[in-house]
Amino acid sequence: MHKRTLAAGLLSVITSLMAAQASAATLPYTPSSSLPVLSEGGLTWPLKGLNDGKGKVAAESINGFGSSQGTGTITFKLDHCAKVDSFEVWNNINRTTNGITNYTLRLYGATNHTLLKTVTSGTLATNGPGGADVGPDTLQLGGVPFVGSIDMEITRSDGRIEIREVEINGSSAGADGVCCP
Ligand SMILES: [Ca+2]
Ligand SMILES: [Ca+2]
Repeated sequence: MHKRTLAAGLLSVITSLMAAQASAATLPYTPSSSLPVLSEGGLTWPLKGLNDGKGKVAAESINGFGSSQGTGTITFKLDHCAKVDSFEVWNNINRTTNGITNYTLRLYGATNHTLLKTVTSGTLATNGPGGADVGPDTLQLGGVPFVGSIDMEITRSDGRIEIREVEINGSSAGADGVCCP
């Protein structure tokens, strides 16, 4: 009887591990920041441009976040506590000039906002060859568990902040918070 219970328990653990493995993906998040939003020619580039897709909507200047400032912090609140593997940036909202060049990430725990890890990027390109799209630039984070939010402190830009998209990759146990301690 005891053996059967143990076997059932092990099966349950294995099934859970497989489910966790299967959920490795792009993690949904909500961005926030006190940075001023760029506005030019009747167009604006709000924070929602960070996770609305990488394709261009109409004019090539659309579909990213822009700010008149060159430095500042954006907070990415994960929808679910997660193990975070990597952070990807597609730079620049209209190909030529502007965009971020250096940033530091601070990963915080989901339950008590403990600082779990700090990672600084290399220097990013702000536009591709001949003014082509640039990115993604990927920062590997090594699988940090129990992350609830990430602060991205942009420490240097080519003039001003322009980011077309940010993807945070890892695995989440889902809305039940199973992965959190
Ligand atoms: Ca976008
Ligand atoms: Ca640009």
